[in-house]
Amino acid sequence: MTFELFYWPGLQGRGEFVRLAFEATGTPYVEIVQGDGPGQGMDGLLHTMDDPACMHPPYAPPFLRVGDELIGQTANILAYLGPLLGLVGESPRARRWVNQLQLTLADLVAEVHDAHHPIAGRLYYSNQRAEARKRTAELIDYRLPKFFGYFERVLANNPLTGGWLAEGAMSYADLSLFQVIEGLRYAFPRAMSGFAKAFPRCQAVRDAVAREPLIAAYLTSSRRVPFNTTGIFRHYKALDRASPF
Ligand SMILES: N[C@@H](CCC(=O)N[C@@H](CS)C(=O)NCC(=O)O)C(=O)O
Repeated sequence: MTFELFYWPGLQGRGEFVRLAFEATGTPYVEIVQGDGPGQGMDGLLHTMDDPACMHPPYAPPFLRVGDELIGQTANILAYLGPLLGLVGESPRARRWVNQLQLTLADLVAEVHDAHHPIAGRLYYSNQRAEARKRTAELIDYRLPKFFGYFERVLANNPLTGGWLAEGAMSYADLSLFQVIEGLRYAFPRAMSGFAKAFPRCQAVRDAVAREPLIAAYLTSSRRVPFNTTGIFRHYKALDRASPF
């Protein structure tokens, strides 16, 4: 089975949530935009996504090709990969729970994106600076405490999961929580400075994921694109501020 990942070049973006699942499990995957063969590179991505004859096209990257099937939407890709890669429990109930956590993280990711692009994703940040400041204040003052308060409560209420979000083993939701915390630490170092103290269980998930041998190796490899100001998590000094936590 060959897993072909389609995602924009030069940024982690939502593609990173899928990469982490492959990397954590040592699963080989092909990054289509990095190839220069037929059907690869940016042309390969765009032609595949926009193929007018495709009956089940993805709306936007990231998407995966497995055989002749295209699978889009980050949470949907992970719901597909989770059982195959051993990143979710066996029972339908466990799978729904991890999917629910992933969808909640996807909501947070969308809000982080909209903090620097509150008016329109197709416009530059520089065209919406004033609105971005207001929206980021809302994110930092209210939304981050609410989201992380939720994940902290989940972890506190499930003491038998070994510190993971579900079922006593690392799931793809733990990988995604790690990524969101890492991204926010890059984007808002000032706001996140008190994070570990305010949300120790979330921080412990982040640390445990970072210690996973394959993840630790990936994070120092050239495959891990550095955070930058083209991704979802962007550092603009003017937006960072002290947080209530
Ligand atoms: N809900 C989708 C969102 C996908 C998405 O917004 N992808 C971005 C890149 S991270 C994109 O290229 N969007 C283009 C668009 O929305 O027009 C997911 O979680 O995969």
